[in-house]
Amino acid sequence: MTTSPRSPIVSRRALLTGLTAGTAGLLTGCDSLARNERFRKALFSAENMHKWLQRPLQDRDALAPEYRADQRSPFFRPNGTANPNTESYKALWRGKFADWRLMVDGLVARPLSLSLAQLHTMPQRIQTTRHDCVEGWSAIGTWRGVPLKLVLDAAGLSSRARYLVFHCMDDMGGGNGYYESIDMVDAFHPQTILAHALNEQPLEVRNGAPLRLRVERHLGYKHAKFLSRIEAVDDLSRIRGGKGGYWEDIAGYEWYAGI
Ligand SMILES: Nc1nc2c(c(=O)[nH]1)N[C@H]1C(S)=C(S)[C@@H](COP(=O)(O)O)O[C@H]1N2
Ligand SMILES: [Mo]
Repeated sequence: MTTSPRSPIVSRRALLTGLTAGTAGLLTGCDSLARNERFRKALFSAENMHKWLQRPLQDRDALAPEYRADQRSPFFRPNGTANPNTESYKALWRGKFADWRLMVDGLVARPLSLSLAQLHTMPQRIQTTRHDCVEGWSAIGTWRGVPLKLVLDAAGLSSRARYLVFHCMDDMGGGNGYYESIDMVDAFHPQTILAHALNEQPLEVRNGAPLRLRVERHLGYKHAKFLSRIEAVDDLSRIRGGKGGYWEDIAGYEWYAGI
């Protein structure tokens, strides 16, 4: 049996091809496929491979634990940028973010420019979850915001879109903001929301005002704060450093930060 030189793992196709070739020569007399030990072994390993392929996808739909309000951290500490402090951000803040807009563009049928007021009129989800930062601290808070799925449906996400890129308003140097990206499994996860409130209060600047991503099955750095734009793309390699996020580009953080 030959295996594909391209893959270190035996592909399912190669396994099935090998199975046909291997059993054909073995069949004699009253031997039936079902009683053939090699056939059975190969059949079961093909079935197991199918399960391995499905399993990670199924687990990724599982919900992150949710907590009671009395389990909340007294203070949700900020991390990374605590205030973008750029002239344009300060002007938006002074105007209570009335002039702020969230752009939704890229591979969508209907690009959107959403105001905070418009986001407030959409259905909301409230969730009390634990935020885990790679730097070794956690905090529990209650987030309120619009399920990302509803915004994507409104924009008419193209079937060619494979990732969403979240562009932020803090300047990390050279005019480039923080950015992050997620795939469509996380984009459509029920706990993935665009949050504008923390613990029943409008988001403080330090926690990402006026809008931040909550993607609860991931570590803290995926939760982009100070959002200005969501771009649907089919490939991350052409975006900024090509690794899908600010820390991924400069410090080798894992793009997939699932917890
Ligand atoms: N725009 C932006 N988003 C960001 C960051 C940042 O520096 N800028 N830091 C990330 C990291 S490492 C963490 S742990 C969380 C912190 O969220 P918090 O400030 O509300 O605690 O935001 C994430 N999102
Ligand atoms: Mo973090």
